[in-house]
Amino acid sequence: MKEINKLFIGGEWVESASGRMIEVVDPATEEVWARVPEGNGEDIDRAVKAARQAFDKGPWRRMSTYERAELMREMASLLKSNAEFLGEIESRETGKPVHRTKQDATGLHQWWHYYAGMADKIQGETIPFEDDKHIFTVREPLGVVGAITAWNAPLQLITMKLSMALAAGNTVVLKPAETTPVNAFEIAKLVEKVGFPPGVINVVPGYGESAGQRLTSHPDVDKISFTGDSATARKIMRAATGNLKKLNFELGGKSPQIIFPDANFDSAFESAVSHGFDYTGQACTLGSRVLVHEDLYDKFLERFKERAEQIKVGNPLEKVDIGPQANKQQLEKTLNYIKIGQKEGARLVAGGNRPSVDKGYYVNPTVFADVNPEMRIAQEEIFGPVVTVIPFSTEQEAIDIANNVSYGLSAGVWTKNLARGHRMAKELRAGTVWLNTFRYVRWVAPYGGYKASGWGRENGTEAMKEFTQVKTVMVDLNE
Ligand code: TXE
Repeated sequence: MKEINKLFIGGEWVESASGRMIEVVDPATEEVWARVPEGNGEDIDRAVKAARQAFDKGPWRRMSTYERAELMREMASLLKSNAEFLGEIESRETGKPVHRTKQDATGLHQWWHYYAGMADKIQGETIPFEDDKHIFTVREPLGVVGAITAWNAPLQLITMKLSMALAAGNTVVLKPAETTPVNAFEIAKLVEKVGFPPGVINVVPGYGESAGQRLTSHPDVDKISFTGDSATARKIMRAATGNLKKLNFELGGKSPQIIFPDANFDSAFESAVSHGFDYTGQACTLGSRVLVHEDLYDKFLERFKERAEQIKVGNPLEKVDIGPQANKQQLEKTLNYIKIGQKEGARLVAGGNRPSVDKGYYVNPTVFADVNPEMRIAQEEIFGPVVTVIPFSTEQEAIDIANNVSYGLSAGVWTKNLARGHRMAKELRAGTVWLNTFRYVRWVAPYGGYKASGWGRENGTEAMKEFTQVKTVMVDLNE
């Protein structure tokens, strides 16, 4: 059993106010494998105080951008050398296959390097106007950022939020998801090792309705950077009204992968499989709706069913394609949507059941065909290994189906027709459109949602706008 007894606040390891612990369940065995302290409102208050102090009075904001970047680069190296270890924990926490989580973890340092390089490139502009006035802008950090992360990709989300917020000179209170808090503490240990000034990064896991609520309503927190459910984002908006916090939301999706008859069929097909079922369907960017042109429909469906049935589901520590759902609530949600799909009259062509194992939140890869775009399984985010296949006949029909959902995180188009590809990219209401590729997310490219998929952008230089504010300075040159 892995035991972590203290919270990380103000550069020190401190007891939680309540003394209560969160029991972390391994979704593959349904057994408790780790215990971490449960932070409550009082702990959040202490963490915010430390972050505020570090921002207002500490060296972080005044440090040269070079020194700030140096600490971030050191963090990058430590993440790189600890990638295997962190990847193993991510697998235990989330149920993702360990060979994948280790691979993912080896890429995290890139975010820290990229944003370390950004620290000295955050700059304003001079604005020519009247001869006797000098007008210029500077971009300044916002202050204290509350980072609230989801359970589906803890390492990735923590990495993104911390590296972006810190590069801009903010300080952070990180509240990881209550079901996957372990790696947040491993990150805190690396933060301590690097020697970031006390209070710059604070880690307090806890439940949404207590720790999360306190962080989002705290008067001394300037911004919330949140990844999670759209319904939770609405609660956060309400909680944040007191001091009108800036909000950055990366929420769910129901992304389409649209396959035209002139596509490279094999590439499109492989993408539909891997980006339909990867991570047991628990990634916001996945292409959970596959829109297939009627000319390809039968051929596609036959192969898709066959491949879905070949996907190896099992213990994430072994060589499997997908593991269990990350928690019990998610398992129940997915099973419920499978029932809904059947009731709605969609044709179940693969899966729809659970593998016969004694323990673990496993669900077999499930394919619904002939799905009416209005059905709930085609409209709502399931976040499980459930793909809906929808036929279409014209380009316009594909656009209408793709856009007619409340989400707008991403979309993929498979076609060799260049003009069509560009037309589709223009018409699709999504934060990212991939042409002949899918789910290519990198630190350099802005990422975020249209509509109910979010507010603001992460990654790339756009993210710096989210974590800074503009000050205009006007000087009268006559005085
Ligand atoms: O998310 P929550 P849940 C979607 C996915 C999933 C559904 C529900 O469809 O099935 O959301 O997942 C914190 N104030 N996504 O319920 O609750 C919580 O402690 C402040 C998509 O687990 O949003 C955790 O740290 N914080 C998504 C974080 O919010 C609160 C990834 C996320 O949990 C809070 C995850 C509150 N009132 C789920 N309530 C994506 N974008 O990929 C909860 N939290």
